[in-house]
Amino acid sequence: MRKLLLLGAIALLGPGQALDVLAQVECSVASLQAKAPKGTTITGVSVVPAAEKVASYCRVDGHVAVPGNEVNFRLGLPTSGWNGKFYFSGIGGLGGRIGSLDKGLARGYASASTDTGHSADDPTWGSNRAKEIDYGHRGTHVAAVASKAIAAAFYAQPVQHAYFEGCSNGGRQAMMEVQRYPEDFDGIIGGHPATGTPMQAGRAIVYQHMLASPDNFLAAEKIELLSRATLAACDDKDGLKDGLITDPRACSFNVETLTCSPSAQGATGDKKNGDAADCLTPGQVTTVKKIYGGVKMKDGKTFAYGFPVGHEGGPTGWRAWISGVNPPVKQEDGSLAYGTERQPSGYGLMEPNFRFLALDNDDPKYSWKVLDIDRDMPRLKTMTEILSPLDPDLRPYKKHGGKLLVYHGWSDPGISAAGTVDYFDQMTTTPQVCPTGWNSGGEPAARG
Ligand SMILES: [Ca+2]
Repeated sequence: MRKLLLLGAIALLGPGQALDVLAQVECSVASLQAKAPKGTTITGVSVVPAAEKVASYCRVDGHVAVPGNEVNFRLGLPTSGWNGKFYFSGIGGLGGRIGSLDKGLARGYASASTDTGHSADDPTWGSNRAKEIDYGHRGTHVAAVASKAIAAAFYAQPVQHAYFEGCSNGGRQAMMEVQRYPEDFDGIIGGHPATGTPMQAGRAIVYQHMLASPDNFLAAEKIELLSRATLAACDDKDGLKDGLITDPRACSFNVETLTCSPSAQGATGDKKNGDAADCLTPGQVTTVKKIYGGVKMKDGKTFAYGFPVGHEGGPTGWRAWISGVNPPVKQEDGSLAYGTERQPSGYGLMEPNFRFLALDNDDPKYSWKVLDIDRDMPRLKTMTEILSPLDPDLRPYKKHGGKLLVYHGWSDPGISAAGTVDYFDQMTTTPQVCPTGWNSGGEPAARG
C-alpha cells in the first residue's frame, strides 16, 4: 500500500485565503488505528488520487462497536487543503450502504458517511434489534463521533465545525441527530425528512384500499386527469398562474367533483358502467381521499400526514411513488398485487417495513394488509420511538448553538411536506425553542 506522510505546519493565511491544513499522521491502518477512539476498528486505508473535482485524500474504512452490532463508516481526509471542517453525508431508503463523500471532499471538508449498521444485502437485519436501533439513530451518531475524532487526530487539531446533510431517510437521520445527539453537529440540513413508522402506516392504509379491487386502482391516465383538475382549481390561488401550485394550503379542491356518473361508459366500450376516461370511479375517489387525507387515530389526532394537493401527475409524481410504472396484477381473490419488478417506491419501502421493522417483535403472520392503526398502536410503539424523529423540543441543540435548515417540496409524493410543516409549527411553539414564536405561516404563533 502506498503510504503517505505529509508533515506540515498549519498555514497562517490572510483574509480571503482558504485554510490549508496538512496531514499530521501517516495515511495507514497502523497510524490511524493508534489514534482511533476506543471501540473503533480501522479495516482499510488508502490514498485516493485526485480526480475531476476531488483532490487527493486519505480514505479510511472502519467500524464502531456498539452493543450487539458493528457500524461501518467511511471517512475521507484531504491530504492537503483541508478547510478545518467536517461534513457528514446521510443516505436514503432503508440505509445499508455508505454514501458518497465527494460533495464534502470537493469543498475541502473532512467527509464521512455510514451504512447505519447493516448491509442492504442482509435480509435479516430487521430482525436484529441492535441493527434496528443503529438504522434508527445510533449508527449515525457513533460513526460521526468516531470519524470526527479520527479527522482531528489526522490533522492534529480540533474540527472547527461539523455539519450533517441528508435527504429523505438522510433527512430523518438529520432530525434524529438534532433531537437525540445535539452535540454531534453545529449545522444540520434535513431535506424531505422521512418519519419512519407513521409515514409507512400512511402508505399501508392507501394500499389496503387501492389494491383491494381494480375499481380502486389509480391508473396513470386517471392520475393525469386528477393532476389537470387540481392545477385548474389551484394554480392561481397562490397569486400566480404559472402551471405550479406553489402553496396548496391556499386551495380547497374537492375530488368528488371528478366522480363518474353511474351511466358513464368507457370510450372503448369495454369499460363497465360508472367508469370512463374523463372521471374517477367512487373507489378511485376514495383512494385519492386516502392519499390526501392521511391517517387519523380514533381520538382525532393525525398519525400519518396526507399529501398536499397538486403535481400528482408526471413520471416523478404519484405514478413513481404510489401507483407504479408496472401496474399490479389481478389475483384470484379479486385483489391486486405488484410483481417484484419496478414496484412503486412507496410500496417497495412500506412492504418490508411492516414485514420486519414496524412491530416490537417480528410476526410472520403480520403484514401491511392487516394493519389497523388503533388496534396495533401498542405493537408499533417501540419501533416508532426508534425510527421516528418526532420530538419537537430542540432546546439542547439550541443550547449547543446548532443551526438547522429543513426543506421539503410540496410535490414530494413519497414523504408528506404537510408533516414537516406541522413539525416546524410544533417545534417553534415549544416554549424556549423559538422565543419569537414564528410559525410556518411567517406569523408569530399563538401561544397556549
Ligand atoms: Ca401558481
